[in-house]
Amino acid sequence: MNKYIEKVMNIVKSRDPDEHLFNQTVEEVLTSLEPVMDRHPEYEEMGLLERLVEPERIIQFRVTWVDDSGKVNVNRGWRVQWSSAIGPYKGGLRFAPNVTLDTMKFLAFEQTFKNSLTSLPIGGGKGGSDFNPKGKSDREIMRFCQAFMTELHRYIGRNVDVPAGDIGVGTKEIGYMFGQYKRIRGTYEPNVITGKALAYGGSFFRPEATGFGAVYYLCEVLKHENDTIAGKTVVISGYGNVSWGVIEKISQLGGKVVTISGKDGYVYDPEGINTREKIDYVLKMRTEGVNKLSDYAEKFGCQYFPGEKPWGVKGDIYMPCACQNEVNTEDARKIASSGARYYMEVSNMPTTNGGLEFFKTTNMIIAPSKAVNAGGVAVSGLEMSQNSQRLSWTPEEVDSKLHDIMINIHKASAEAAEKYGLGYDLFAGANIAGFKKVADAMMGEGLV
Ligand code: 2IT
Repeated sequence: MNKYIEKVMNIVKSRDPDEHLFNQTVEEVLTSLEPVMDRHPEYEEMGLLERLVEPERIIQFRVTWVDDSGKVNVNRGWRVQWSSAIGPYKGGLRFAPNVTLDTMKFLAFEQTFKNSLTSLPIGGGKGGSDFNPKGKSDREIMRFCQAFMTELHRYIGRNVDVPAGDIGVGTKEIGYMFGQYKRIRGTYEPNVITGKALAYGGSFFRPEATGFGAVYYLCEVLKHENDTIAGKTVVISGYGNVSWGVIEKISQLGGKVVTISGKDGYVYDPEGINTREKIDYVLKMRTEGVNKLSDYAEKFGCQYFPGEKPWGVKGDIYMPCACQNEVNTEDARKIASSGARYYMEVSNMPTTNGGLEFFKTTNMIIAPSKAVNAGGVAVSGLEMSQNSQRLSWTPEEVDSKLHDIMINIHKASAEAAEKYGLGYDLFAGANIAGFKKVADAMMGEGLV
């Protein structure tokens, strides 16, 4: 290993040995930067990596709220402001019981490279809370969001830090947080948060953007292999926002998604989730939370496998869309043994260390989440542009810009890997391409 990278990796590991998600992410990124460091000794002289692996700022705060029974609840809130080298911090807010500072740090670090890849001027950040929105009433969610924003508002701003949604934070929660920000500040600043509804400054296609973008990226990979999406069987996980967008776009392009999954199991629909009725049903499962996976299986006459993950189902393309560490080494083996050629990460860091190492020993084409799912934050960036110009692009305009951005991310990644003699390595390529712009900015801005 390159000496400089080894030195920085040791600093990271000795500082926060228990932060496994964060340490794994940094190791994955830094390892692929080896050929870059070999060619650019000036980065070491300027302590560039030492600075890049340390967040500019971490904010932790208490969130106190009262539930419907009158009981006082206390949660933890965070905002990790990783890098403002190329623009204001930008990244989602995640509300889930398993959120820790480790989760926030790995996501904020990844976001920095992802946002750079979009070619938009946005830095990297992430935030959230260990609040569990499942089973909470609408009023409880509103009170929580208001309490969360009452703390967060002092740290964000359209030129400072622009949050958005993530797991557990959708249009509804963003609306409550925007409303509270407006109430506290007394100014109408839509570009302080993205993922808003259309009526108050949201962008067309933001809910679909991550899923649509992932499929646009997939199409570029297929094109590179002289292949096409039509007729392909696609195995995915999750049934949330991202999964829904993937299902919708793949079905438009003539492919067939045959699975959805949750923490409790998965559904196998061999006919494909490709009718308006089925796709709308999945959307309702997420937005209204009334129907469960087993209800889908019952309604459309297919099988529900409780307690299992979908990775044993045979497909041509695999796209994890649910959460981190959902594909371990054993799952990776199952996927590869199906004979499939394509594994596209969609959720943030879905593949465990061992799983990723295993995939690299196969001849499958694998692509990293920071490139594949960048369409979400890209449309957030477009939402910021529309807000600051006080205009709204048509759905066609937004979709076409998103499509161009995804084509460009694939191209930039492939070219970066090629330039450093790595062949068609989309993992290393995304890291190198994302790093380059941030590094140029950090060199230009001096020691800050
Ligand atoms: O992981 C992600 O890129 C997001 N949750 C979206 C962030 C954003 O600012 O839209």
